[in-house]
Amino acid sequence: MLVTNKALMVPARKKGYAIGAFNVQNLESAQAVAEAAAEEKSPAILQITPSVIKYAGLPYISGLVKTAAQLSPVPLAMHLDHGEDFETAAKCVDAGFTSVMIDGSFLKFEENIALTKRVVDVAHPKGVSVEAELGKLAGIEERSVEEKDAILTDPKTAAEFVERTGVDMLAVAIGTSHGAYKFKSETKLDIERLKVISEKTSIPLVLHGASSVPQWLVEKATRFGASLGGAKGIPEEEIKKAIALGIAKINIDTDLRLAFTATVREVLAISPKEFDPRKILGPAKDAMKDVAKSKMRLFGSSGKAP
Ligand code: TD3
Ligand code: ZN
Repeated sequence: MLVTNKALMVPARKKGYAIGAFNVQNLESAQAVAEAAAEEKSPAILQITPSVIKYAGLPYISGLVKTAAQLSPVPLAMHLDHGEDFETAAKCVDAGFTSVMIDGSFLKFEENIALTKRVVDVAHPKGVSVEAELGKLAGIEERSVEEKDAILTDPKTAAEFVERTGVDMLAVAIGTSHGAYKFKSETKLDIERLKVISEKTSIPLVLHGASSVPQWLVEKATRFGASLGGAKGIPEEEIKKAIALGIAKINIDTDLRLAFTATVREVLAISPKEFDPRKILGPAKDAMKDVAKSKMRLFGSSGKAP
């Protein structure tokens, strides 16, 4: 069934587990996440970025995800990830998304509040939940305390932001970043900052840029021709600490992409006579499904579907 993020995440924050929010672009990735959720008896969020809407077209991609949710024995949410402006968010509310993110993290505090509030005002009457972001997702290695304070989420203003906007979920910046190259050496998050944010807010918190970039996947992709030197993600131990401190939604894109790429490369290398797309994309789907299932176990959402 299709549900809101809020319905999944409020119990998660209360009981100390997190829901995986997996980025999907096509049939195979949507099926991979939906099948993983069903097999793990886990709720899950299937999320779509504006660039995927440009790639696939809104009717195609929203139709795929809606179908996956409607056929699913476990609750799934359809979420807009990194909505870039009011119009995109409003369009997704109209298209049947059960949740939207409005990312005003690049704006000044008051402007972020105004934009977020505008989206809340069109989403809530339709029962759609809203995620906003405060602070910037950027690498913080070798940065001074002052620089970190300027980039990361300010705990002092987080509660005010939540209260004035009425958002349902808040994405925080605590040292993660998007993609496969998150750190050069020290793979640590600002857990102290998360602790203070968590004490000052009660809504579910969201961790973006949370892929772990498993070395076995990087090695597999590399064995079959990929060039991914220096790829490094968030250690699973840091993810567990973050969940214990109120993170209830965890965004994963990179790890699914790595699983897909490593397997497509493997099939093409091992079976040079193969040219049936199903024989190439099918194993890639299974590899994404395995990664999604391992995330559900790590996040503690396995077995939590009603
Ligand atoms: O919001 N996202 C996914 C979209 C960003 C483009 O990859 C994330 O926070 C995913 O983070 P990660 O660690 O998987 O790149
Ligand atoms: Zn993100």
